[in-house]
Amino acid sequence: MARTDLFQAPDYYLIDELLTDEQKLVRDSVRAWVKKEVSPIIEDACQKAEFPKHLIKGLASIGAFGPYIPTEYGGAGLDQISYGLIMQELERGDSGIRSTASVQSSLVMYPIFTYGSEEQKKKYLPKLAAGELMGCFGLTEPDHGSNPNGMITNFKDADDHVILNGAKMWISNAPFADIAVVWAKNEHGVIHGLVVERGMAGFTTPETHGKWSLRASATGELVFDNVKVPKENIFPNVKGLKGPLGCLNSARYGISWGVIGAAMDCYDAALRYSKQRIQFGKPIGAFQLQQKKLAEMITEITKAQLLSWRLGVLKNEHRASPQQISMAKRNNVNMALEITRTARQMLGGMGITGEYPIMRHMMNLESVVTYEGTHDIHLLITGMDVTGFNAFE
Ligand code: TGC
Ligand code: FAD
Repeated sequence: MARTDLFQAPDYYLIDELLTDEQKLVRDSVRAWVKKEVSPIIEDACQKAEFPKHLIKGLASIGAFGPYIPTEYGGAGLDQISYGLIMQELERGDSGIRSTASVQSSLVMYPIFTYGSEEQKKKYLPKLAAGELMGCFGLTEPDHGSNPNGMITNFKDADDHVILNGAKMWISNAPFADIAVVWAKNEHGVIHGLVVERGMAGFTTPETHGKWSLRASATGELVFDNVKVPKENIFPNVKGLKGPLGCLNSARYGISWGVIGAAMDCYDAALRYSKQRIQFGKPIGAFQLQQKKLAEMITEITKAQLLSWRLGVLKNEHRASPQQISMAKRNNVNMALEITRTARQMLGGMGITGEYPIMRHMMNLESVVTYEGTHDIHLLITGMDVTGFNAFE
């Protein structure tokens, strides 16, 4: 069901004035692309639970794959606030579309750029930026989600290659990805990252079906049955859990921006509806109870915008700590989820239909609040930072 996209972005604190001309240009061009390419097809894709693969080329053309990767490797060479704004606009369209771009940028291109050899960078990055290759990121396992350090996926040395065994679960983009950045333990129990390519014997990617959330994003497993991976595919420049967690810093930062987009879309739809829907002889927006909801929504959106903008400034200066990123991811996802739930109620029965984007955003955010570290895990990271006591031990 195609719907008319009437979105108008709220900017209550004139945050536009904090952005550079380049950042605004990037934001506006992605906003226009989402309106033209995503809004008309997204409801249908979600209802059918299909990832709209035809968007890949367009995502590449707007610079959504590796926005902050240097241009010499095919990236857009943009700053971190531009990256955040791209995520915001994509998630305004749908969290699943933002997920695809997040994974490609922060979880596939970032580790290759940061931990990879020059050969690995040259081989993969330009094609990933162009959308000619799509990637996925395998950290979570069936028995190890919040605690990835317990992973059992492993590889053993065999001359010029290694033999990889194990399984990853809940992997975004897995069903169609050409390459997978996989985290596995060597014989000494040390975690390393390696690039596994589709077509390697013993490597399969079964799709996960039956999701009520992120239905326009493809999710699957990565199964490794004695996969022969050349040693040249192992990242030379990182070992230990800090490798995958370093990638998560980048993705979680992007999510803190992305979910603002979903929240803005729901606020905008509820505000417009509140002015048009008449009950008891007046627009529902004239009732104090509905005004309270809208006033609290715009307050929370504004606070989240400022949090992510400031985090972006710190990130540009290489001063953003993982703990600050956890705070923004947790706060903003929760903020967005609460707004979708409230906005859905404001639309009454219409709120459950695909004529409005609200219920779709609400269901998507149930995944976003869980992946990249759950709501509770991020709280414990903040708790550890302020008290000095480690609740995970
Ligand atoms: P811990 O002992 O605290 O740390 C081990 C080593 O890692 C370092 N470290 C970090 N480094 C970089 N960035 C971070 N955020 C880091 N956090 C920790 C740490 O300094 C240490 O380094 P070293 O040199 O001493 O070895 O580790 P722990 O085992 O106690 O675990 C801590 C915990 C629970 C916070 C961590 O495991 C965690 O964050 N768990 C959540 C797992 C998670 O977020 N999984 C996400 C999977 S990917 C995904 O969901 C993609 S969805 C994509 C999409 O569709 O958009
Ligand atoms: P668990 O770790 O089993 O947690 C269950 C509950 O226990 C949670 O509420 C959690 O907060 C709580 N809990 C756990 N430990 C503690 C503790 N110490 N104290 C208090 N409470 C605790 N992973 C990837 O590697 N790559 C991907 O691309 C990817 N994409 C995903 C896409 C989707 C749609 C989804 C749903 C997940 C994806 N994930 C991906 C996996 C995701 O990161 C995990 O689901 C997440 O980290 C939580 O792990 P879990 O589901 O095993 O939950």
